Amino acid sequence: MTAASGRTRKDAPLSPSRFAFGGKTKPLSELMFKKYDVDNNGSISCNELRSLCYDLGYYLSDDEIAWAWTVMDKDGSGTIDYNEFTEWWKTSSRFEYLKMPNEQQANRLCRVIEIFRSYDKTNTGTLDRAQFTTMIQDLVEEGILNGSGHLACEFDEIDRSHDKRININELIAWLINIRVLGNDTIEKS
Ligand SMILES: [Ca+2]
Ligand SMILES: [Ca+2]
Repeated sequence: MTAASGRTRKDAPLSPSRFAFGGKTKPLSELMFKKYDVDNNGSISCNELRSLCYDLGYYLSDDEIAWAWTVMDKDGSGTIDYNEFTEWWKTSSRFEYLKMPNEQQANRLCRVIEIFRSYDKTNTGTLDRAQFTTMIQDLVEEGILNGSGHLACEFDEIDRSHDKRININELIAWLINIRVLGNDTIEKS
């Protein structure tokens, strides 16, 4: 009897008031976002991102911050909003994810950007659906994408900002997503 009730007490979940942060089970990403959004404008700035990384033991140089920014600002809006922040925070090795491309990847990325720009005749930094589709075929011809899986890509999913155009950040986010770019991908392929 006493042993049974003892076990019950031990196994019973902690009451919410026993948790930190006043019993509210806020995800850590939200707490981090709020902590580092120092000016409280609902997005993380470059300096705020640098400060967060530094506090967690990763000092990023200007070049590294610029790359990390490109990777995190997945819709190319020029700000890192809470959703983008959370998406990054949830990646298994989040600082590895922000690392600058190695030489092999940098070359591949340069080629991708070169091809992207060749379709962006009016220098808007974006491609429409038709231009994007043709560009994808070029990437397949160059062996950067494979014909079967990658051709079936969903334009509307890649277009995170939902403006019916793909900008370079959206393209990079997609290439990382399908593991064409990224620190643990190219070496193995
Ligand atoms: Ca953004
Ligand atoms: Ca877009």
